[in-house]
Amino acid sequence: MIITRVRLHRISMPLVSPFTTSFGTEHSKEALIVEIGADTAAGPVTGWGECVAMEDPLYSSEYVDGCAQVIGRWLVPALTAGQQGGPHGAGDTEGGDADDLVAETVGHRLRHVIGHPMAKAAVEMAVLDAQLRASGQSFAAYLGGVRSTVPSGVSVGIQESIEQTLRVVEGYLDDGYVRIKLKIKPGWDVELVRAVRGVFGDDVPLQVDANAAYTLLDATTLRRLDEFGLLLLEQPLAEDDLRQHAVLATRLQTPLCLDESVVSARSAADAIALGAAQVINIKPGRVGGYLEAVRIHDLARAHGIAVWCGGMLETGLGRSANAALASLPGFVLPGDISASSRFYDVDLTEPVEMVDGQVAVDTTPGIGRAPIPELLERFRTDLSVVFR
Ligand code: OSB
Ligand code: MG
Repeated sequence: MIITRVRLHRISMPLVSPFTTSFGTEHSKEALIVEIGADTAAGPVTGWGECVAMEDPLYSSEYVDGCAQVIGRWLVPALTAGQQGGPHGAGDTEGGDADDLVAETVGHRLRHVIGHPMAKAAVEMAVLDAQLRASGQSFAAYLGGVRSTVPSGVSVGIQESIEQTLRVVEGYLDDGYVRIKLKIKPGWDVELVRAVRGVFGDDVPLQVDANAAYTLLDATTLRRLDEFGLLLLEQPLAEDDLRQHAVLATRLQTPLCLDESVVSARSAADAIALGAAQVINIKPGRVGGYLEAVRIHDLARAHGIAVWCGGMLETGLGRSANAALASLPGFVLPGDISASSRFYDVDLTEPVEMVDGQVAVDTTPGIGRAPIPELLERFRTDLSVVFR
């Protein structure tokens, strides 16, 4: 394809309630929507991508405004350089020139830029959406999905009190969510889980996520979680503490799951080889895109490591694409793929619904949904035209 237009829509969407983790509290969803116009063999198409970087660099080193700069200054120029008038101009794309831009080569073309996986993922997602809209294939079909619905789990932020947490959990269970994930931090862990187990019983699929808030010195505390039969303990230690996660894994019965530490298929391979992860949370943004996410899925599956799809409070765009990814066979645990209503009164796209604990996988070409123009305008705080 030939890229004819790239626009970055910086948006801010109110959350239905604040979302607190061990690293901070979000009151709104700050995001970047990438719009790519492209000429393809099937005619002109528009592709959409969502950048999942947060407002502040507290979950990972990326942040949304930095991503906008990286995309505009380095990533888009790397994809559009020499497109027209160059040795491989607009005229010879239809025959499938080796230098044609396709989603499968976006990662390769951006490899000289170090890091910035979330910025790269957003661009690749938009190119892939455009490509699949042109070819008439859905994200799920392209990625290798085998299910028409995916089980819907919910991530419960840190609340003001245990009583408040119990009310929130009860609400989500009443809604039909099939798995509860509690955010934990030092001092907000064992008694919290004991209370939730005490009220809702041992049969509720339950897991916890520390967002790197502990150190190996907390191993004794974390071991006290073993008695609650949790599905997993997610990212207790720092992002770059792979070896220490491996040490901790030998001291716990609860399966260890990595989120922040897995930034590529390479780091996933290291984590598996080291015994640092019995489970992997795959987030396409964190690993540089949906194609790398599939590679991690394949790698984990070959090693008998369970994976599930994480979330970054995505709008309907990323939420739908995540459901497509989670329909692959190795996603054997429910993901953080909740309904749009878990975070938003009004989503950017048609809302993603949860029915009987399941989210339907979109089957129309590309991501299958797009920002609703009036809503994109309503939520937009800045628009930058980075190409054309
Ligand atoms: O660690 O999984 C995480 C949200 C923002 C940043 C990190 C995480 C999360 C969540 C929310 O847990 C998942 C969701 O989108 O529902
Ligand atoms: Mg996590």
